[in-house]
Amino acid sequence: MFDVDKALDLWRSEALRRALRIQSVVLDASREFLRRQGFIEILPVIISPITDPLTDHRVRGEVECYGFKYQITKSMIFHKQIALFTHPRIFCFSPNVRIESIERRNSGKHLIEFVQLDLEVREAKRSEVISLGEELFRFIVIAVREKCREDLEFFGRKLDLPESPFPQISYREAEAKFGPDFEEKLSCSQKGPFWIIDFPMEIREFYDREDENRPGILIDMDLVYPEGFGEALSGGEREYIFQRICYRIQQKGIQLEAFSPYLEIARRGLFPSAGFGIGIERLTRYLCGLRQIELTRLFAKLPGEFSL
Ligand code: ASN
Repeated sequence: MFDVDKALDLWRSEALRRALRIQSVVLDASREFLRRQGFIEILPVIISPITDPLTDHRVRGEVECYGFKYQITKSMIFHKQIALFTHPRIFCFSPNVRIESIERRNSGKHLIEFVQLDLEVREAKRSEVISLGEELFRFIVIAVREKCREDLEFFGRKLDLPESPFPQISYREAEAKFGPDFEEKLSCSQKGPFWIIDFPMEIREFYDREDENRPGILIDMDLVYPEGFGEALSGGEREYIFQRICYRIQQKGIQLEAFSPYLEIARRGLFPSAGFGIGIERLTRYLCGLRQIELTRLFAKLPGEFSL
């Protein structure tokens, strides 16, 4: 059950205090960077009839209100696409709930409730949001190095500023060269962040756009931190053509009815777009050089643990 003494020790700890100070600079710097780039911040959606299917997260967080069934947001992917009707460049600090398997309890990377900085750009190609991600990351590192010198010293963290463009490797190439756990191997061996691009269709969700010239390959990407810190960000170009969306949903074995409000909108025409989401707690973890994700936010919820 809930251990109050352990929680109080954590809430009073120097490590948490400093990590949250760094995180606060991350939030400010992200907003400043994106505002300068012409983005509008939108407010998060917590419950909705539609959310990211993320088929590996088997438990659906559901809430019933007035007889309507809502799901707790796993990601705002569809809301981001729809928000582009209102503004061409949007971002959101979006709380997500994903009921991870209990085996991930000690991964150091998984929280069942986390926040991602999620953004989407109307008419953008993947290359554009890759450059944007690199510049955002560099802007954050510069701000943290400048404003959190003492905090970084406390963690014994020397933060390098990576040069843009970051290296890229395709999923297939990485798998062929380094085997099935290539992400972990590459993350441990690389000196700076790098991109994994072109994921195979089978292992991603239906909304990442398939490359017309390379069937089965998606125009998407992950950013991975070096030093074994693992995945930072996921994103890509989006499927926006109604018939293609229906086909991709059915290919995943999902009933079209599960997405009917989204499909009604897509039938009338979505914008082409690209975007990504970067986890704030994992970013804080990397910047601080911490191995435990629970030191990167208040009220952290580890898989399988009871928490405030
Ligand atoms: N935010 C991610 C994206 O924009 C989706 C996710 O979190 N699953 O692609």
